[in-house]
Amino acid sequence: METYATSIPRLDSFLNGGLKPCTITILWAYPGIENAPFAYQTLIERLDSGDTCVYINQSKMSKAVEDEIEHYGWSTKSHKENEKFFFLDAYSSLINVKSEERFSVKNSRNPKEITTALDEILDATGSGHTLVIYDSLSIMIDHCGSSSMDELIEWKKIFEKKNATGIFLFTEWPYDEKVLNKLKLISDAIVQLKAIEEKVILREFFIVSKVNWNGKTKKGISVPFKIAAPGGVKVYVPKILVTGAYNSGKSSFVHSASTRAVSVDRVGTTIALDHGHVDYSGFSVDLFGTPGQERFDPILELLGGESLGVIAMVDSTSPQSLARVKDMLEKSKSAGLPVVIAANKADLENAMNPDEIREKMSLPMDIPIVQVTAEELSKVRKGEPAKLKEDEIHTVLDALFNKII
Ligand SMILES: Nc1nc2c(ncn2[C@@H]2O[C@H](COP(=O)(O)OP(=O)(O)OP(=O)(O)O)[C@@H](O)[C@H]2O)c(=O)[nH]1
Ligand SMILES: [Mg+2]
Repeated sequence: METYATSIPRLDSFLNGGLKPCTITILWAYPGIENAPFAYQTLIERLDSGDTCVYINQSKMSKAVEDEIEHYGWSTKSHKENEKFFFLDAYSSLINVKSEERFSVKNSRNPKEITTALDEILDATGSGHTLVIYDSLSIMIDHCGSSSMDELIEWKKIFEKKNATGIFLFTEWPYDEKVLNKLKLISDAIVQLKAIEEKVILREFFIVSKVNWNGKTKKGISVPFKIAAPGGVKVYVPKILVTGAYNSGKSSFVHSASTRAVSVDRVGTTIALDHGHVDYSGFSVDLFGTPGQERFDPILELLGGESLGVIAMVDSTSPQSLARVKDMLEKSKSAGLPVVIAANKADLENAMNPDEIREKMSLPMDIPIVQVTAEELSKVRKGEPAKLKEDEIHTVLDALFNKII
């Protein structure tokens, strides 16, 4: 089945590839959570893929939408000039000002007028596929009453006729249960955006709670996210622990994987921790490396707390250190978390291969072992973190990300 990718990390896989043509997907946000960046990111992805896009703005001026899109590092300017991106201004009439857009709704308190305007604009957009973003259902319900939702059925008929697909923004203010149920029925897919408060940290996550195409998706898995500007929606993993025996290559890994990193080292060994930030494959991740020496074990549990996954570094040239890694996984309270073994120093002559490591550590098959090597052996200095090969680092990260979400 043909689908239209959103490019939101992980979302497309939960939607079986992306948005199904001629359907309505609701970005269903709880108050206080922004859903618009999800729509902007999809908009840019679809425009870049050659689709036409229509943004029905009923909650703010089109200029404000453009400014926000720019804030995330994207631009609609050239698409607007090339007549691939249009606003359907349903806001100006709400605040009694004259619209500056080519397409506008005279009285947007009457949803039937939006329907008529939508029908017209989709004739103007040509024959290809069009993404329609509606901002927002909450404004429609607030200004036009809940019966206006019946109009969505008409919109879907128009989508069918004119090859369009909708992403509709909705914020769940305290509405009547009947209103919510009706929305759930009319929509084809729902992506919920929720938050949990943990003392002071507010963690946000999205869940695909409904998708009525291709039925076999894994629904209800929550994906933590944050919105980066620039960059847009990122899967956010606040803590991954990088642990392993003394001298196994933890600092090397953290530094090589990170866009920025710090270590607290003394004469070549880490005495406090390594900390690095990773921005890769739609993920935004903080890595925390532990010291390797046993005298620091009392702080292992502290460092391991709240990790969502573990990278365990193994020095492939040191069979005697393998037992120590297992011990550290236990001490950091990270046994049971998703774990990937990075078998470091695989470039050295006496390195064990992954099968030997698996056997010696009696690791189950579902724990991936990825070989990692220094970028240039001649540049490896004793007591200094080595630069590791990027593609191998990415293989480690991919393996772990797939286990976490
Ligand atoms: N040849 C080779 N050397 C490596 C590799 N990775 C790390 N090293 C070297 O191994 C030594 C230890 O690396 P670190 O990254 O400091 O190890 P660590 O686990 O942080 O060590 P502690 O903090 O002391 O526990 C350094 O001299 C590195 O240059 C690798 O893949 N190949
Ligand atoms: Mg270190």
